[in-house]
Amino acid sequence: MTLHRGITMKRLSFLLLVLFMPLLPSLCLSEEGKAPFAAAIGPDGLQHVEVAGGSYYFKPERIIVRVNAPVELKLRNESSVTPHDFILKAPEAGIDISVTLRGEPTVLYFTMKKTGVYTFYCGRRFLFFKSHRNRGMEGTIEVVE
Ligand SMILES: [Cu+2]
Repeated sequence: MTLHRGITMKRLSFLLLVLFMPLLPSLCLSEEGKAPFAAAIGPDGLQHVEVAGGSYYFKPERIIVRVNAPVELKLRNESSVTPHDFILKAPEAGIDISVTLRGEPTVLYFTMKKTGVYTFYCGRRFLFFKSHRNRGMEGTIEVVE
């Protein structure tokens, strides 16, 4: 009885391992860039933030900046074949950004005028497929005092 149960447990854990093995890399990948990035104000008075977009993510996808302090945002496309863009519309904070990401960094300067949590995303979509935003190309900028 004990022996029989032992074998069953072994088989079960092997089965679970086989079943979940393909999920492991995606779990690890999804962890990367998930931790919020809090920008520090540099000696130049700017909050330096770098965001890379790819298929289908933004890294980091959570950014924290200070209100009423200038931000230098460097944007880059990590995917050489798929076009992506960065859209951040926050009129209440004085922001209306829509740029196409390139392999070479695009540098933007702006100041968030109001605290809050603002969403940025990629507006691309290929034919009838799910939009890049729905595939995960979405993130937030939290503006704090
Ligand atoms: Cu995209």
